[in-house]
Amino acid sequence: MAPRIWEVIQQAPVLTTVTHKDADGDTLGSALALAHALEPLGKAVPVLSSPPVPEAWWFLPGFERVNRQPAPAHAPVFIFDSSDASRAGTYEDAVTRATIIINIDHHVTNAHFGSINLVQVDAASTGELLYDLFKAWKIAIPPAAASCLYTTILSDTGGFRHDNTSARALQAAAELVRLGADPVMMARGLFKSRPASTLRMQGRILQGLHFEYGDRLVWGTITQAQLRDSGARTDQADSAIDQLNTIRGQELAILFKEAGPRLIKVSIRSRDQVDAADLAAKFGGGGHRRAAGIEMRMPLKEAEAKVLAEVRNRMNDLEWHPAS
Ligand SMILES: [Mn+2]
Repeated sequence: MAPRIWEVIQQAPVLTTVTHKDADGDTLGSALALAHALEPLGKAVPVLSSPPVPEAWWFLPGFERVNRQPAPAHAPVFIFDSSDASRAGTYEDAVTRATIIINIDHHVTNAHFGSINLVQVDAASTGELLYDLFKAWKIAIPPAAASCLYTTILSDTGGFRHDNTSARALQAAAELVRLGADPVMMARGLFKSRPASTLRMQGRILQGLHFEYGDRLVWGTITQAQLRDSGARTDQADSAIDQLNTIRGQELAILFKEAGPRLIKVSIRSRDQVDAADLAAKFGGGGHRRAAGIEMRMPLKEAEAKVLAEVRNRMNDLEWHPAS
């Protein structure tokens, strides 16, 4: 697939990159890395990300250039880490109207909506696939691109903790550091620069946690009022689910975030026995086996009741294993 994508790049002076909405380190890191790598070759590479772009990614080299240019009318579009075109949010039209769509992703749920689809579910991050492309194209990977790609792996493996932490991912990370990626700055940006309001908000979530099935199911909520009280924006709750997913013997962690009066974002993390992607798909969501999400347009209590009823069904079917 690398030669086909390279052919598209060679024939276009402008290549648009699009992230998924509620951008994460993988989708943004990939889009910025492509820009950093292709611009020295004389290409214009606008980076588009559905607003509001989470401020948490301020440390990615090139973050300040996101959404600086409008969507070009006639250009191939690269879309990263997105199961379907609607994930582009505001920029869905920019994707669907593109002359060529290059869809690069590692989600099982990817709909292969592109003109070219590079979808590998065993890649730790979408950026890892882009790294393989850079190597296949034999193009220089500037330090800024290396830092962005390194961050796609660092963030999608949860700091090399999730089960996608493969030898291939670690190898790529090591090679990226050799190429000039800054692991200290990227770790500081990702794990050591949260606003105090994020911790205040996480305190609210932790105080209100519910434990069921002998602590194997933990779930919590964050309401608009609690967000206001703690001075945090909704996107600051994005990483809170990882705090819930730290309990010994846990099977499932769920966080309901009230993003608006009738807009609930649900984060799901699973250990082994429950397929998070399958659970999310039941409500129109998607993701991976161990990490998935849902958007529900209804009041918080209703979303909670619906998802938890399904969750309890699935938990009831599980065999009981002692905490380990
Ligand atoms: Mn990803």
